[in-house]
Amino acid sequence: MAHELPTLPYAYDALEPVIDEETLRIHHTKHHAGYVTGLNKAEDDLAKARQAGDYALIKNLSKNAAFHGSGHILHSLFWDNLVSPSKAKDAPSGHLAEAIARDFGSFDAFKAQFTAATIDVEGSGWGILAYRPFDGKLVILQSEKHQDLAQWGAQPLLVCDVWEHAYYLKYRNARADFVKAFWSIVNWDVVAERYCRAAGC
Ligand code: MN3
Repeated sequence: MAHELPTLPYAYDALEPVIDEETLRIHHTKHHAGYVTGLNKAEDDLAKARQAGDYALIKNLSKNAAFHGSGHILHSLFWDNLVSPSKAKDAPSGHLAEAIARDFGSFDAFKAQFTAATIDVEGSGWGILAYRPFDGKLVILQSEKHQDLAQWGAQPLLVCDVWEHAYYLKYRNARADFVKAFWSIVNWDVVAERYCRAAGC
């Protein structure tokens, strides 16, 4: 199923004067739309590669999927976490407020760290408050560009370590042999359990 550009939950001038109408219109209809088109093309190209069994361009295709996928996901989250200044509250309440106080000490400390981290992102990127399912904690991330081969919000189900320390004593430089052998030691019950936890089945 192809990805689509989501409609904004407010008018293009709703975030004035913080974000001006023209900036928001261009950002949404040109920049975000470009990520949607790019992600659809990347996923299409990956499907063709699978059909042909031809992975000669896999590095490039993976990069395109990560870049455009992360752009599409982060912009969708971004629009939804904004609201007109006349309707905005100063701080959250309830469980989120408690979690922020627990993990950052106070709302003011959280805000100071998020502000500093976001200002100090090297080059283009994002400041991100994230929930880390691994231990249930909130973390603040700086994201350079927006992917580095990740897709935000995606939960790892099956992972394979290909740092040299994971295979070098036995496989030396033959990483491909290690990855092929890896398939014979996957615990699919655990992967399936993770899938159901994440997807809620
Ligand atoms: Mn953008």
